[in-house]
Amino acid sequence: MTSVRSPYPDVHIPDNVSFFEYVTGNFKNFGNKPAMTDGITGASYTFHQLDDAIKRVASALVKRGLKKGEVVAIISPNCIEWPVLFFAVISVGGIITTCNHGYKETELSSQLSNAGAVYLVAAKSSVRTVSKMRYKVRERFIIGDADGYTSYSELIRDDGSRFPSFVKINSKTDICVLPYSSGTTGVSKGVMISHYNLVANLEQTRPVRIRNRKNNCSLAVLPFYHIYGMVVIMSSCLRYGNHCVTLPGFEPKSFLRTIEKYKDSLLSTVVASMENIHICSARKSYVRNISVRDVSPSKVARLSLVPPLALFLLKSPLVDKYDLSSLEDAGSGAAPLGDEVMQQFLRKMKVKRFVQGYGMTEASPTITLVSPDENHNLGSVGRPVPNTQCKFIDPDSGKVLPPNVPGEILVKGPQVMLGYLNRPKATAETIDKDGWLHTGDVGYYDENGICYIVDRIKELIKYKGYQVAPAELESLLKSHPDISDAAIIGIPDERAGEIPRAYIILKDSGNGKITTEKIQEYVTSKVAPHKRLRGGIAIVTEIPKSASGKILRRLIRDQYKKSIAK
Ligand code: 4UV
Repeated sequence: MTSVRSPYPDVHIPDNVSFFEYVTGNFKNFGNKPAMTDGITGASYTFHQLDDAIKRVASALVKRGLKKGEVVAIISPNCIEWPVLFFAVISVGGIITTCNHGYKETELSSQLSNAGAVYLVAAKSSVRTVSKMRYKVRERFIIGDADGYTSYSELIRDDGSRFPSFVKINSKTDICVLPYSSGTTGVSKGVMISHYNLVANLEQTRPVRIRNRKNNCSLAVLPFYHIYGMVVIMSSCLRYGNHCVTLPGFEPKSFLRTIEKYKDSLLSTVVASMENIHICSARKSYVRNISVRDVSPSKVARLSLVPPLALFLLKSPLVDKYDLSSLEDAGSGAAPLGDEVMQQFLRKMKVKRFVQGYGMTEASPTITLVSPDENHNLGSVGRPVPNTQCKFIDPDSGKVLPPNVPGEILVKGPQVMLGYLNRPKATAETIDKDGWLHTGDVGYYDENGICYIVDRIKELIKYKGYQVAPAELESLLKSHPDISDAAIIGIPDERAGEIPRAYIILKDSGNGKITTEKIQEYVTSKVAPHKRLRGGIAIVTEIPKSASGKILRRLIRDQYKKSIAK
């Protein structure tokens, strides 16, 4: 066997619809079912309201000059306005680039200028960061209100008259979203994901994903700015008429309280509709009351997790204080999760299924998935989704490996990105001439075609499932006046999976003035929280490099392992 083909029959992937049409086309059939609810405030949109809101906001954006192919950046925690803005932009052929809401001004500026963003949507929590940003956009929008911004409430008051009845989209070549990923090496790059890539990935996962099958409710605690939250949770929920309850981030008590509160969302949705009346004036005129008759029974039955959240549910004593009995299914992805943790989770949380998915931004994102119908091989990431081939190669020789021998995972399928924005060299290094995406992950498949991930050969560090690019931190450290060279590795951490650790060489041996504490402060002031040097800083006199100047990270990692084993 040279490659592992999906065991599922190929699915038909429509190539004549935009992602907007694909996801929202069924909204009329879902009518007054709840679509998006804010888990904290109870503010809620039904499918009918969401549809109407998207059209109004799209029309308002067209009136302000948004054109097909222009990039709109969004920096906001999860909220019910997020999908409105997202689908409004792509409905008119605009491209969405999503930013981590913890970003500092340099990180934000760098992404926006690289993406060529012409508009910015921000949450109130990012106003300070945006005000310090050097990069200027044509117009700024805000979820809430702030001076110098056009507010969401103004956009939603639009009469919808300029919502375009038709936008010509070439779904295979037009970019729909532009999330950022460091891929196998270097700094973050814009991942050009087409409408077709996204339609394909939702179609490919349809036969395998439980969420797509029944009328349930998912808790969206993972951020929509990351491909997992954006596609696997938000878009998939909406496409299939499922209810999505959003949280702005992970906070233990509100996370548990929200699952308990929405354990029977027939009741909670009605409560939410009454709460709506008191929300904000902009929504008040817009959000209609939902009658009990309108609401189909659904409950928070489905949790999409990253390994640290699974560990939290397993270990925190807080968990026993809440009624989580509505949970039926859990899934984890974005970082490795061992079979033992999965077994303990199944026992403790009493969920029917706990499955893993494996994917990456560059694959829109899902590559393999465990089918809920065959919930065994707990440590595995399942099988390639329909229309997908994987092969496992020796990274040095390129030789295709047989079952049970770990090698680099290569992927081919309709979900593979168009490439990296303005980076032909990086694109060619990642997608080879035969169309195989080189993932930089190491894994193997067994005799039954079930896949396992065992390691990563790419530079990427994953802190709680979020990307940290070593090259970016190294460049930041080297920009410090007292540092002449730097290397970053990821070291294991029980709670976060991995944490970044720095090795630095000081200029003039630091003259005794600079301390690692000061360097920590410097880094902390410049980067989003998930990139902080939580693994510490070591001052060294040499950084091991290859003849071509590449940092030998594996060697540094091995040295680190030896030092802690002593
Ligand atoms: O680009 P990214 O940040 O993308 C993701 C995607 C997570 C997904 C995708 C589809 C799912 O169904 C799902 O449940 C989760 O995180 O990072 C991509 C890298 O993250 C590691 C691997 O190194 C990828 O190249 N990764 C993703 N999933 C797994 C994983 C996993 N299940 N086990 C081990 N590593």
